Amino acid sequence: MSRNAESTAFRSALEVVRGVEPRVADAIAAELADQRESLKLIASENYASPATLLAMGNWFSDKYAEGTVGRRFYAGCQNVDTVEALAAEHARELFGASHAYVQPHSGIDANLVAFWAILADRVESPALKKAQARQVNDLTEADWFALRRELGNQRMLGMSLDAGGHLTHGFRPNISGKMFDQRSYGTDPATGLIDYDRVAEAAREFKPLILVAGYSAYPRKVNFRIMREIADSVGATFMVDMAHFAGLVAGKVFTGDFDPVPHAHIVTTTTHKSLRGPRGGMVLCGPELADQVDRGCPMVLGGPLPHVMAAKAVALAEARRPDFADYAQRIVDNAQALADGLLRRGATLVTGGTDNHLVLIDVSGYGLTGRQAEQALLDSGIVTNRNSVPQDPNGAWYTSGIRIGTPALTTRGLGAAEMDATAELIHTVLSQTTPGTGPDGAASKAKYVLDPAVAESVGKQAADLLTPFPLYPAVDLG
Ligand code: DSN
Repeated sequence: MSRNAESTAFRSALEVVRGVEPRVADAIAAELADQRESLKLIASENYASPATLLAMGNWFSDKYAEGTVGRRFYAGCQNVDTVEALAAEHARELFGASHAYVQPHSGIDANLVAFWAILADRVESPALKKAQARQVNDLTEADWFALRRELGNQRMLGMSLDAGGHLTHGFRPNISGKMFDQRSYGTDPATGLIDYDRVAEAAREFKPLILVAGYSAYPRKVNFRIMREIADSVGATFMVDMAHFAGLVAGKVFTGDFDPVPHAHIVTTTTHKSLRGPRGGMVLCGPELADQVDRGCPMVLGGPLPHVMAAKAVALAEARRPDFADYAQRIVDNAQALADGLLRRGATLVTGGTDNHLVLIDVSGYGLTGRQAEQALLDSGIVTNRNSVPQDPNGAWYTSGIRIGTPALTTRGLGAAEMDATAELIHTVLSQTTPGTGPDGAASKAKYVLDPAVAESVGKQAADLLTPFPLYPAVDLG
């Protein structure tokens, strides 16, 4: 697409929206301006390409398409079949998977589909077998009761939240924590790294039905070959949630033992993080789980979003291009440059560095909580999010960590020199922020003191850092 075409497309779209509800058009334009101006270090965010964004804004949104390609509950799905099949084909080729299900609307939806597929495959229940064989009329009330009892309470072993695991891996604020009897494995308190012997020990003791690997705040690679061996040793199904690092797998930065696809029974992901696609989810698996996975809608998902599947097909096609591998490598190079810059200035990092796309700063080294640090950085034009650190004394709300990631800034083109400058800005803010007090004079975990002149100066330097790397350079909204 020519640069002119991109500008014309977005301008025309906004003009049409403005004709109906100008405040929405204004908010869309304001969002672009905000994203252009902020130093975005949220590890789970990125910037999708204009082609990906434009593939979503059309009449595919109007179509219902429950079911799967060629087997729909609605008529007239031939064009939806085309984009869904294309997205699945690109996903299979990109990740070397035998089956791809591209309907999930998000990461949690992808995980629910995977949980369903595993339960349906593994739970020994005559009632479930009848239900699966669509002999539901043969089931008595007692059968249904037994089925519900047997599907619930199954065991799941996943990474603990404060070690970097994800809510959907069996934690109480999520439905997975209510459905499953969950236990978690943490990290070695001395190194911050996964201790595979401890995981194996927990698996032997707990005998989970599902062993989950994957994280949203662990700054290191995971050895999936070892995790699979652990799963096999206790007869567990091995599931990997690669939502955060799918782009690094797609770009062949994570290969061999660190590529989950050849090792896991089932892999879930989002498509919008390091993979740089539209917001959404996806499941990859082998033939043994494919049939159950394909029942995702209507089993656990609402109607598929064909416009988003079209955008997934576009983004996955982009990720198959050779330059995506270069992008993925630069994400990691930038994260390491950022980590090195912070360490040289005296910051404490969980695990002492990174080998993926994210860095976790333990801001207790600056005398701050995560909440104070997050807000002080935001005041200075740096967008991050607070996160627990292992054995966090401040809990999940205030936290002691700041999670930063490089997928978005790498998309803009920033490199190692800018990462070092970013480390300097972060260190300046954190070292000049002090904890504040509440109205009663008592120490507060939320209040902080930062000289507004420092925040302003850092904000200006952050904006200057971004100037040579315009976001969506071809898009001029006038
Ligand atoms: N919300 C995503 C993240 O920030 O990591 C994960 O669900």
